[in-house]
Amino acid sequence: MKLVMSVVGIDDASELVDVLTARGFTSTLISSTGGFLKKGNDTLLIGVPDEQVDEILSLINETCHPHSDSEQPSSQVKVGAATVFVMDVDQHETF
Ligand code: 2BA
Repeated sequence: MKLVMSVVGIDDASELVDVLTARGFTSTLISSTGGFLKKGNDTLLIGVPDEQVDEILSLINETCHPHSDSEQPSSQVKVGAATVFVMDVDQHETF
């Protein structure tokens, strides 16, 4: 099993959760803040069998979009569509 942790823009997070849910995936949405811009973003935690990681990555890639830090037009920072970490899960329990 893997844990996919994906930092995404607030504007994309809700749609991504809906897309994942429609495909039968369970996710947890956590409000987060980028360390560089100190702006809000969202982090999704998605626990999945190893063989479904590629499908998750495709859904993230299709749903999320890059954007700019619009409050600083003179020095716009490009923010990617999603920053994704895929981690091994030793054990998963639901009580
Ligand atoms: P932030 O840390 O607020 O970073 C927003 C954007 O600012 C980044 O977009 C990048 O384009 C730029 N940036 C970040 N650190 C920088 C630096 N030291 N110097 C110059 N420019 C810098 P993304 O790379 O697409 O990252 C979007 C968000 O994903 C980040 O928001 C952060 O919340 C998360 N993230 C990205 N890389 C990460 C990592 N290695 N570990 C943990 N979180 C990460």
